[in-house]
Amino acid sequence: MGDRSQPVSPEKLSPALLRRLQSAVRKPAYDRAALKPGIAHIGVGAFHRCHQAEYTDDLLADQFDRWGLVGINIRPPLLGRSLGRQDGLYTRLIRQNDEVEARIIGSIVRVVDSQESAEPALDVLASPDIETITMTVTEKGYCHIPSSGALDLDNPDVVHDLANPETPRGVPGILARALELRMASHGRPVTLLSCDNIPANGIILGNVVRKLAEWRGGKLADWIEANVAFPSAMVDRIAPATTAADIETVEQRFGYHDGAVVVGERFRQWVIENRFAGRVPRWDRVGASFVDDVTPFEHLKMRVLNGAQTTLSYLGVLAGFEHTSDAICDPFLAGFVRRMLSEETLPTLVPVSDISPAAYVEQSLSRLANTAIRHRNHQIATDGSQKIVQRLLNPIRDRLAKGGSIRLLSVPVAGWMAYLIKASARFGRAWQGSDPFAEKIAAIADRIGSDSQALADAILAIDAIFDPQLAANAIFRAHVVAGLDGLLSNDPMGFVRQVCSG
Ligand code: CS2
Repeated sequence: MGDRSQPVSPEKLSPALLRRLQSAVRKPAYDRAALKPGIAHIGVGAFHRCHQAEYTDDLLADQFDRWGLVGINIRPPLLGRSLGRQDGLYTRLIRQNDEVEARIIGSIVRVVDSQESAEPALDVLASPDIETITMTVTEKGYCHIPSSGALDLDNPDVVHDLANPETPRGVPGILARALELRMASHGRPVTLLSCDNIPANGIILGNVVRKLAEWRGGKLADWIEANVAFPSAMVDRIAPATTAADIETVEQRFGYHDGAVVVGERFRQWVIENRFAGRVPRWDRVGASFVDDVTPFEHLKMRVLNGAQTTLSYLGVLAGFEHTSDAICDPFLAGFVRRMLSEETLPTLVPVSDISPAAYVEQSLSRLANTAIRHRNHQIATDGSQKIVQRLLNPIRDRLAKGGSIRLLSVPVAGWMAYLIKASARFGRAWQGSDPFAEKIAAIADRIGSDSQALADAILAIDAIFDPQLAANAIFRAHVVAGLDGLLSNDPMGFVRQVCSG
């Protein structure tokens, strides 16, 4: 009797379980056993599993080829313990308000943990089987200076990799070494495709890798010119970090256990510059677009969707909201973001193909209101120093050049500052600020206290984020000071309401 009342743990996801899953769960529509690796991906987080791996799964179903994915992590978490135990299989849930749709993705054929040393990653990246290397390594993974895009020679990983090019730690160093090994062994061309939200991501990736190759000397830089392509790309799908509740949803609704579930919205987009070296994975057959110039798409996405997320995250945390979808339910925050995007961001954009920027704003705001996507404001607020250039400062610069108002766009810039200031000891460590500049800004706040003018002076002087010309602009400075006054006060939402009614 006692035994029968024991809860039965649901069966774990595995290739053997696939055949027995209920029909509501979509399964890979191709022979996984015949899959050969052709693509390596660095940074197998929720976003990759919800985006490039799903497109690749679609591609394999459409046109079976050697495009199996090898997933590599060079930072935590370990993949072997989750995806590895499931033979690379995982569930991708689409959640759109009340709807839940499950699909098993089968495109990842192998996972490689390379956190301790670069060697396992280099073995894969240098292999002649790999023809395309994609990556989602977050903005700071590129070791660049956000305000200029150049390789940051003071970055500890870069310093290490310049001294130890054969045992690299950072992404640029690992890629430069992989290319060197390719040149020395088989010489086959390769495409390095950045899928991170940094402006002109292909150009920045090319810059940082080439710079290390030049330091290395020899023929590497010339070989790269002739054999490696760095196309830019715009990627889009909201896919927050997986929670225990997501794992439970799969158990309760679909009856199995999956330790590597990911959750995303229905919307997805991938626009890739059509400049590959070697064979091309035809993602354009399954919904991606290959274009000559990604720039207008990239501006639209980073300034509107990402700009709104960043704004809602800082103002949302300051107002006490946990998720983006909670923040956007607040009529004042929603009103503020809509006005900021329509009045100040939109004029900096050009229409692209059939997407009207005004319609894109509305579509973005409705995506952010999807209550089933539990995207934590603190997650989006992470590493703001690496995000605000492309999301807020570049449109601000464009507006200033044309004499347009930047009153609203300056508020989230002050929001980012206020978020890190309030994480300092002097401001009671309201939360932990996770940002490469968190310590620096906490030290500024500890030293200065609540004098908004002095705080703005000190933070705007960080030239890795604020280029000196923008930092010196009197209009921008005045708005940032006013924003800090309002957002550091006891009533930050009162300030937002006041800006909105102005
Ligand atoms: C978010 C992005 O955390 C963040 O910075 O703004 O991950 C965002 O959800 C994606 O870019 C959407 O495509």
